[in-house]
This record gives sequence, C-alpha cells and structure tokens, in this order.
Amino acid sequence: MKNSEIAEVFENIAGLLELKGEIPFKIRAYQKAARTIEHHPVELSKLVEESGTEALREIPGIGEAISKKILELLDTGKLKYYEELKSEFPEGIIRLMDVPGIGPKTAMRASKELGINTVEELEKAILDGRLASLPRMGEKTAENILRHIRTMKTKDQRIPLGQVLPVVDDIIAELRQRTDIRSIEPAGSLRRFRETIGDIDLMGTSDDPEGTIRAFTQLPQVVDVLVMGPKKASVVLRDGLQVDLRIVEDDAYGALIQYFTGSKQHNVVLREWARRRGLSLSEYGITNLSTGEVERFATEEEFYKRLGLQLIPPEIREGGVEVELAEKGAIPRFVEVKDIRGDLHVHTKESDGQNSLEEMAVAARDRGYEYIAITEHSPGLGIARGLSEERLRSQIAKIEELNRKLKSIRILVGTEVDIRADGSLDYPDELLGELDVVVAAVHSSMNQERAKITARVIKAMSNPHVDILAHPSCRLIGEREPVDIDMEAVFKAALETHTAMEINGQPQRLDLKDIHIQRAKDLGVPLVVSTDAHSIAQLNLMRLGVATARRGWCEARHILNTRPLRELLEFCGRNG
Ligand code: DGT
Ligand code: CA
Ligand code: CA
Repeated sequence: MKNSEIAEVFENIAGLLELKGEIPFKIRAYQKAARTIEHHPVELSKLVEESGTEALREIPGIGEAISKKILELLDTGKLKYYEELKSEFPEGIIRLMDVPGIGPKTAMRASKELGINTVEELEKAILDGRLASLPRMGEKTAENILRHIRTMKTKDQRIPLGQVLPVVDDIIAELRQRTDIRSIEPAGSLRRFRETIGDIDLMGTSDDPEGTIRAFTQLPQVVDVLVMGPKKASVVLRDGLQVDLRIVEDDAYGALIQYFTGSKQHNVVLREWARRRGLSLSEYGITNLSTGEVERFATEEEFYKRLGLQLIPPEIREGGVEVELAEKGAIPRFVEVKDIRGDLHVHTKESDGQNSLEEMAVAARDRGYEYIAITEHSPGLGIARGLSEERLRSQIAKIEELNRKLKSIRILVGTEVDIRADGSLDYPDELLGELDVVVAAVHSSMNQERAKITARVIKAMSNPHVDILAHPSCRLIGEREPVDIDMEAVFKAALETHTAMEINGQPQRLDLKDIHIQRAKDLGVPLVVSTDAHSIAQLNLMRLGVATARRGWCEARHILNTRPLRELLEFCGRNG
C-alpha cells in the first residue's frame, strides 16, 4: 500500500468521525497523521521492510494507535476499525468514498444533493457538469475525480484463475516450441493459485535469453510491448492481460522465482526475518550485510534452507504464520494430486455432461483412480437434464453391469441431488438409500436470507443419506456472489451429521474457498476434493481443487477421497 493510499484512509476516517460528530481532538489526530504520511519522503512499506516496525513510531505525529493501524493496512490492505466505521453509514456514500479524491463530505453532498449513489452515477454527473456545480467543487476537481474513476476501473480488473490458466498454457507451449528456452514456469499469484489474477509473471532460463525475449514480444496474442530489455519484457495481450517474462542464469533461478512468487506480504515477513540475521534478500540472491557478499541460489529449497527454513509451499506464502512454522520444521506435507484415490462428483451425457458413463470411468481408471462416483443432477433442475427416478434406477443397473466389466476401478452410484428451497431433497429417501454416495447441492432460491438458507442446508445435511455438501457457498467467481449462509453453523452441523464439505475444483467455483477450508479443517470437518467434471478433460481440474485445499493447509489425512475405497464407503454408511 502506498503512502497516498494510507493517507486517504486516515483522511476518510477523520471525515467520517466528523460526520458522526466526534470530538475535534480525535478528528484532528487522524487528519494530522494523514498529512504527515502523505508527505513522508519514504514509502512506509519500504521503511518497515528495511528498518522494522519500530521505525514508524519515530515519525512525528504517529503514536502507538496510528502506528498499529498503519501496520494493519500494510499487512492486510485493510483496516478493521475503518471498515466498522464505514458500516455505520449508507452504502452509497461509502462506494463514492472509495473513489480516490472523494472524501466523506463530498460523498455525502453528492448523495444528498444530487442523488448519486454509485460510481457510474458519479461518472455521469461529472460528464454533464452537475458535480462541478456543487459549492467548492469546480471543473478541475471534478475532472480529476473522473480520471481516478477511469484508472480505478482498469486497476480493479482481476481475472478469475480459470480464465488465465489456458492463456498461460498456450504462451508457455509456444515459447517452448520457438526458442532455446530451457525451463519456464509461472510465478506470482498464479503459482500460489490465488482465485483471481492481476497479471501473469513468468520466469525461465534460456540458452539465448535475448532471442527468447524477442520471441515472447512477437507472440501473435501480444498487442503492446510495455518494457523490453535483454532479459525481461512486459507485454499486454489482446484481452488486456499483462504478462511479464524474466530470464536468468541457472544458478540464480531459485532466488528469482522465490522473489516473484511472492506474495508481497510473505516477502515482507521473510525480509524482516533475514534482516534480523544480518542478511538481505533480493531477486538476485541473499546478501550478507557484514561482508556485502551475494550468494546465489539455483533452487528455492536452497534459498529457504540458507535462511534456516523449510521449503514453504507457494500456496501458503501469504504472510501469515508460515515463516515461523517453517523455522521449526512444522509445515506439514500438504495433500497432492497423487494422494487422491477417486473423484466423487462427476457428470456424464445422461445429464449435462459430454462423455458417456464408460468413457468417464475408463478415463478415471487411466488416471490411476481406485473409484469414481457418477453424480447426475436430480429432476428438479430441468435445465441440466436431471434424472427422473426411473432413469436413475436404470443408471444404477448400468453401473452394476459396467462394474462387472471394468475390474480395476469401482464405479460408485451417486447423485447430485438438489436441495429444494425448503431443505427437502429432490429424491425420496428410499431411492437415496440405494446409492453409494449422495452429494447434495443448492441450485435455486439462492437469494434466501441468511437464517433461512442456513436452516435449509442444515436440514438437507441432517438427512442420514446425504454424505457430501457440494459447492457450499454457490459462488461463481466474478459472476455470482456467494449465498448468504452461516458457514460456521454449517461446519458445526457437518460435524454432528457426519457430512463432508466439498472443495469443488471448477475454476469459477473453487468452493469451499481457502479460508473456509482452513476453518473446516481446524474444526475437524471431513472434506473431499472433487472436480464436478462435465467431460473427461475436466477430470484434470483435480489439480485446481487440490491447490485450493493446499491453500487451506490441508494434508492428505484431512481429505476423505485420499482414503481407500473401503474407508470411503464406511464414511458413506455403506459396507463394501
Ligand atoms: P497479482 O498479479 O495482483 O495477482 O499478484 P502477484 O502476487 O502476482 O503480484 P505482482 O504480479 O505484482 O508481483 C509478483 C510478485 O513479485 C509478488 O507476489 C511479490 C513480488 N513483488 C513485486 N513487487 C514487490 C515489492 O514491491 N516488494 C516485495 N517485497 N515484493 C514484490
Ligand atoms: Ca502477478
Ligand atoms: Ca507482475
């Protein structure tokens, strides 16, 4: 976070306190801090990184309370106190205040006097001159605000991971074909499997760095070259995505990929860790501060080892407790794709999938799975060609037959039964009792209020036949907000009813998400990682599901479908 952004937060706090009628002394303290920070010659993030957190207190006008708030902003990008304060005001005003250059007073006036409550309305009011007509506003200020709105719009565009992965795979494949590249892999948020991506960072080694960089800038999907040097380039793709590529010598690759994998917060913690040991970190290596000597590292493992740390998996490099734990060697081995023994959420042509039952089963067998559950939709969902009771019964017979034919994989008869608006299930209990695995899911009435949808889902989980709750939040990243459900209550119910929570690997879902996974795991809630595959190719989404589980600090033992068939069936209340 930049000084100007931190200053704006404090300026807004002062404004909100003023609107609230707080005592002037308190308001002035925040105003003063805002001005000091705005004019401070060094970025506070840098100051803290290089001189430690105590350095903040040495700035005049920054006391303990403000210094704590600055650290929270630098660490998390957010401030709890500010968020709580904002929640006391109408939402429209807060949205306006998020535009740089608009403080609480202007937001209040724009809302009250011009009826503006969204950024779009604000943009319109600037274009037709209404905003400038407010007292003490003027053309110039309004124009500045418009510029802020425009940059805010482009900056805010984070792209769902699922959209970025194929683009990256293409670029890497093309570069491998065209050039003398030796190795190339993503770093940044992509390597950490964050659910949305700001830009793509690629790192590599090459026999001909300049040639590789040139080929990179000449890829057909590139529309603009922002930076080009002998060993690095930044380009913009047709769809507006930015891609950075850096090439280094083999013996410096470990430090490079470590640095650019981030996260920024992880690197800040790591740097502070190193500083206390007389070392300084950079993308080139580790510098011994007393001798000035720079050590280079070919692998990340050696890099972390030099710092006295275990190799930290990229998925958890978010600046939490991972560095502390790595010193003690206390980071466990997280679940890997190879630990997964079967997929428990799969569709075929019978409902809305693309491949036949046998094709899916054979593909699962070829992946080395021990079992696969076929889980078609129930009839409540007209759109997805849900199976009537009769069709489900005939599918049970088909699966039994196929199980006799295909010896090396067990096909489990399942369903993805719809949880109706009142929490009842879309098949009768008696039919559910004939299945090996019952996955239940919400697909409709997603706008129910919190208490209602929570009770609805818990009611479904309480049905003794239900084994797994699929995509519990129902979000579609970048498209649909999660349902307003009390996740904590759902997890508690999961423990009581012995229901597993699904980690859905569809890139637009990744549901449960990382922080919920971590919480569920800590509570001891059983988890499964499933793909919800609608085709053979989508069985590969297991990689995304597993990465998401890793972001939630899951080991194999936390994931039910790493267990052998017999144990899985036991969990589902079936014996063999
Ligand atoms: P994104 O692109 O917003 O999805 O997120 P990242 O994590 O890929 O961030 P990006 O592309 O800005 O930078 C890649 C990594 O490079 C980042 O995770 C950490 C490192 N990095 C970039 N700028 C800085 C910096 O100013 N300080 C530190 N310590 N690390 C940085
Ligand atoms: Ca990035
Ligand atoms: Ca970048």
